[in-house]
Amino acid sequence: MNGGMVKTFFIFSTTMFFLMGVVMASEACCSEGAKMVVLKVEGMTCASCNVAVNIALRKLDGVVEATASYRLGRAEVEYVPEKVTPKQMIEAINKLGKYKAGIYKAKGGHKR
Ligand SMILES: [Cu+2]
Repeated sequence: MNGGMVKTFFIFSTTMFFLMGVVMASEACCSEGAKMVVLKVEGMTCASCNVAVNIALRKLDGVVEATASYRLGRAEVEYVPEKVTPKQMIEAINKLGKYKAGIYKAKGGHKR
């Protein structure tokens, strides 16, 4: 490669890196029209509890992503407010029988 090509390649890769960073940052929270809620989940004791709670949440129409943590006793849920409510998520978790869910706090999104 000559100097010009190296320079072009450097600028190109720097630009790509920057664009990837922008895309990743915008994915942190949330997708178009989605909001984030953190649920308090009592009774989770291991990794399979995380999985059970995640599955129950993802089954709900409108839940984009669910991440439960038994260590924190919480589940972070990205959801579409027009389709599903935190109350329905709490019911879905409680229906599993082993856990007790509640609102931890609302996060992100805009105040109305
Ligand atoms: Cu478990």
